Amino acid sequence: AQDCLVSNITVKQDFDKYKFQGTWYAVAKKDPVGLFLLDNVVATYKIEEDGTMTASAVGRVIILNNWEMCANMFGTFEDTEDPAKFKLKYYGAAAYLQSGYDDHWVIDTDYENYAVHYACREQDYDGTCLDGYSFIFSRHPEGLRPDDQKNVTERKQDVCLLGKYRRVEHTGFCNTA
Ligand code: AZE
Repeated sequence: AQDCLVSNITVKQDFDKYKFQGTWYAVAKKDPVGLFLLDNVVATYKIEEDGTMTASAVGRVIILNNWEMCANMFGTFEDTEDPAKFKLKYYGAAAYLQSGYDDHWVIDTDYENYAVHYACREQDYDGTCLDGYSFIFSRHPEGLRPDDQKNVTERKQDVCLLGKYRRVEHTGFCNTA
């Protein structure tokens, strides 16, 4: 949306949560205010037997000033009238991690290569986003395919966050096994 109104942001049409399942590697992110996942962010989405979408996510965090660890997070998605707009109820495996209730919009995805996620936590009086975050996800740990970069750049512009993203590094810090 050129006017940057949250209410004018368009999301993926006919979003198919079944096709969205599986592992997504964060390749870039725009941070919200406060504590957040720093890097090594990997999210895995799943549809439960009753049709509810759930997800787990890991990422490096620094809490209590300088305690570095991997946050193991879990989320349950509540459907809304738009299939690409969910409410995400999330919490950490450990109580000292963050919990919350955020929007979770899928702005765009081709399900097989890239996805653009967006969440506005707080709107300003004028209807623009005052505090939000966004992830660019790839199915490929190495990053986005060159073919998808133009699309993703356009979507960053659509959510009024072009130039606000930082690359998400994958160093193996949160790799299990
Ligand atoms: C998301 C993908 C789907 C599952 C979840 C996500 C969000 C996670 C956070 C985690 C914050 C943790 C902090 C810990 C100290 C969108 C990545 C749960 C917002 C700040």
